[in-house]
Amino acid sequence: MPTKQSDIGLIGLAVMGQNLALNIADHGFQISVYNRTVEKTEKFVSENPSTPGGLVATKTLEEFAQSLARPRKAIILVQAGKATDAVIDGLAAVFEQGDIIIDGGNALWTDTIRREKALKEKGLLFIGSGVSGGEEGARFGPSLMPGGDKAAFKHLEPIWKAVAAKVDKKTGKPILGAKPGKPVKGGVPCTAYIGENGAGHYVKMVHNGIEYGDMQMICEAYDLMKGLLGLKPAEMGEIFSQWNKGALDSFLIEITADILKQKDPVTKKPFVDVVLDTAGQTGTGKWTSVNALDMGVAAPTIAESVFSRCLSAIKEERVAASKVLKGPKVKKIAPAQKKALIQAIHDALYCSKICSYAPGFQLMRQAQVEYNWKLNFGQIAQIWRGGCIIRAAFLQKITEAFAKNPKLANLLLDSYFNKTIQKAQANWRKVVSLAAENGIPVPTFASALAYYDGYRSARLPANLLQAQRDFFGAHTYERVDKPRDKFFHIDWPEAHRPQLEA
Ligand code: NBP
Repeated sequence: MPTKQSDIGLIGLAVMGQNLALNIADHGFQISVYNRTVEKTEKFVSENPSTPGGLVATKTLEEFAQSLARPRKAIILVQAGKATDAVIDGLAAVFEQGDIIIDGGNALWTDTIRREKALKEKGLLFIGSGVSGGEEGARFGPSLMPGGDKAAFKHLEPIWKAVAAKVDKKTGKPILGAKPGKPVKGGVPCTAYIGENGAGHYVKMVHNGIEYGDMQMICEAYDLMKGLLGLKPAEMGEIFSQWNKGALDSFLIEITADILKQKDPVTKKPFVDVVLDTAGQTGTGKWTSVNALDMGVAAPTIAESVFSRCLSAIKEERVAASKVLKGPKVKKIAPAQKKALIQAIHDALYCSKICSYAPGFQLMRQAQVEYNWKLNFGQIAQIWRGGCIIRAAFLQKITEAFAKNPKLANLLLDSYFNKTIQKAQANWRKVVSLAAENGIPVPTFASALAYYDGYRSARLPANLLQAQRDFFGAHTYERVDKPRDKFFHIDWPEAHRPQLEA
């Protein structure tokens, strides 16, 4: 046992906890670790004997608390939900006034609000911090989205800034190359205080919702190239590698290129061809979509990406339906048009991506009203530039857009995004039309286009819809020739009433 008390502690030594603990120790901070299954703690510490800061194994929560310098800081990285509550209760029993608990799991932001309030009553401070980037991010630099008690964050800030991913100050590009014991130096850390109580976890949830959308959009681009052009995975891998050098430069495009070039170690076939087409979900995409519905914010691409996973999951039903339900036969595109179509798919992907991020930011804008947060959208985009799954060159454009106009109502109204869509929308429309003609499902490409067309429509057919609502439910309507918020109702002809009841 070292004589010095630890700078920070961490509870939960699964994938995320182990990697984040090593990252923290690599930056010279001494860290105490605790895990419910004690053998894991002992194994982890004995396997990592010489980290710059040092790892301290503790077997009980009492021992864990005693090993920490005051105010104590403990990061929780256990399963979200009941496990997190159990660990918080355990910590609350051994911590003292002014000590700080940091939940780094994927908590529902309303749980974070509840936990912060309950702990405050006990004199304990709580931070709910989104941690993004999976295993690799946790080890060498995650994107960190802390929310909660601002004064408490001051104590955590030096550690969070040290361990977070870094981006270049001028270009906003991630600084890579960290190795065990040798973290990257310099650069802008991908972390900043997000806002009060559940703000950090809320922003992390939206990040995950956007990630769902990005992943599904890439899958649609792949499916179109496969269906319309008959391209083989390795060839598509090359195309994604090319795309990664341009406007679509991002982690997800990069790994897609690698995945498509990968061979199955057993059969030597392209790896993607042996993977079953059913996708799981951990819930954060669903939470984002449910919250969008609750707040009345249109976020169709995120919701469609969740529905796409739901549809993928009913594999047997789809196989049976494929034998009964008929659609058009896919018409292969002539080789002479190959280059143009690949460019069109690229443009459709980029435009759809813009129309997926735009509602994501609108969701956060609405949430800050609901929860009385003051979110800095440019900074949030900056935090997502490195370390996390959605890191992309494109986020720099979002930071710049909010720097130009912090009150920007919708990303689509920023001149860069507006001009980009102007230039690329003919290709986007062509791709969505081709997909429909050939029976290839493109739920996110198509819903993103419908969002764009809906958002830019001065008049939508909701006039008829509201008239229907007035007809059957006396829901009233507003008039084009009267000021807003004056409501009217007409007495619909009696003749229609019996039909209604039928
Ligand atoms: P898991 O989510 O798989 O959780 C495993 C850990 O939780 C183990 O340390 C386990 O202890 C502990 N635990 C459980 Br389960 N129930 C417990 C209880 N009642 N009391 C105390 N400890 C308990 O770990 P993970 O994949 O490393 O993720 C950790 C958190 O980070 C989660 O909230 C996750 O959503 C989030 N996250 C994960 C990723 C990722 O890529 N995996 C990315 C971003 C965020 P045991 O060893 O004794 O069973």
